[in-house]
Amino acid sequence: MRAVRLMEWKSDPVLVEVDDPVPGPGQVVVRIGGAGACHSDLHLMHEFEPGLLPWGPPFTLGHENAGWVHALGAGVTGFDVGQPVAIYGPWGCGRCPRCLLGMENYCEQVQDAPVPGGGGGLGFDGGMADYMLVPSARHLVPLPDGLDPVHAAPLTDAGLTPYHAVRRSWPKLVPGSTAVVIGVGGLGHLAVQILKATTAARVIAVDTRAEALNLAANEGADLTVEPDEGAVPVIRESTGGRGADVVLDFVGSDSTIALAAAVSRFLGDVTVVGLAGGTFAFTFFSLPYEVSVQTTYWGSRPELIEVLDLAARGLLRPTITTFPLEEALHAYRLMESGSSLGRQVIVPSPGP
Ligand code: FEH
Ligand code: ZN
Ligand code: ZN
Repeated sequence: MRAVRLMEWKSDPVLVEVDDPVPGPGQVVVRIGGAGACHSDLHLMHEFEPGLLPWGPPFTLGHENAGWVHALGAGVTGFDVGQPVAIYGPWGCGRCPRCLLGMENYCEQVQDAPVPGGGGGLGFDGGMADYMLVPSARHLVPLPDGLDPVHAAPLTDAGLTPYHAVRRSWPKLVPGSTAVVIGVGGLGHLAVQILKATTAARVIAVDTRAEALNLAANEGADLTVEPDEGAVPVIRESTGGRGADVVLDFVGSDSTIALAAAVSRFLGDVTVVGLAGGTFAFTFFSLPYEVSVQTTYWGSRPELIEVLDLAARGLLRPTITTFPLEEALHAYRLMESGSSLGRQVIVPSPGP
């Protein structure tokens, strides 16, 4: 089969021929219908170095995947060949307290996982290929009626990651509250939709690009702001001076974390999801009182089921651009240039 593989850190992925995967006991091979291109993959290609992570290349990219069951390993039950499925991306040990709750993104026995702290497309061969081997059927989530793998794939990361970040703050997103989304990219554009679909908060979207702010406005953002010197007073004034109850930073740079802190409200949440590597000097007076600052990583399997339900009901509609497998590098280049909107999805083979 064909596969887009990262052969070494700090290198461009290459399209190569590799053996078709064969499922062992308990494993499943999925024929890939969609594999999302994530901004995190650019960090794998350009920044990560040997020793930073407990796993490394060579491996096939693509940690945001959906498709159809192609082959079942011995002992696998509950799935049929041809069944459309999403692939839950973080693969833990499956037995620790977090994994037993379906929160394999926070596995605490990573030494017993297929790849310590990784998954398909993150140290293990991922879905940017014709087929993908999934080491356990527990990682498969059946697609609800009305949802196809091309549109489901981005929901497994670009949807699930912001959904978890919003869901954990639901108690603060009550009528009268304000949520700020910094970065309206693959994750941020869905964060706007998730906030509008699941909370009563007013939503403010922040991005440097007018077309991204237009996308956010079309998806229900109540206010759109460019991150210039006027951003803080405009955002604070729009909240009557109180500040935002929840700020979600999908960039994670020095300037965006500083903006998040500057527009936050007493008792609020500042959640950094983006991997830009920004820092923030924390002192007693650097934030409004009792603001909680955290990062989040991906989401849980039960939350993925909720995300797929929202999408099947038309409450989440990822903006996607599809590319054939041989144009995967072009898709990454477009994302890197900032000229893409929504999510780029690689489609190895059309149709079930
Ligand atoms: C991937 C690799 C490392 C950190 C974060 C990520 C996210 O894209 C996974 O959702
Ligand atoms: Zn990702
Ligand atoms: Zn575990």
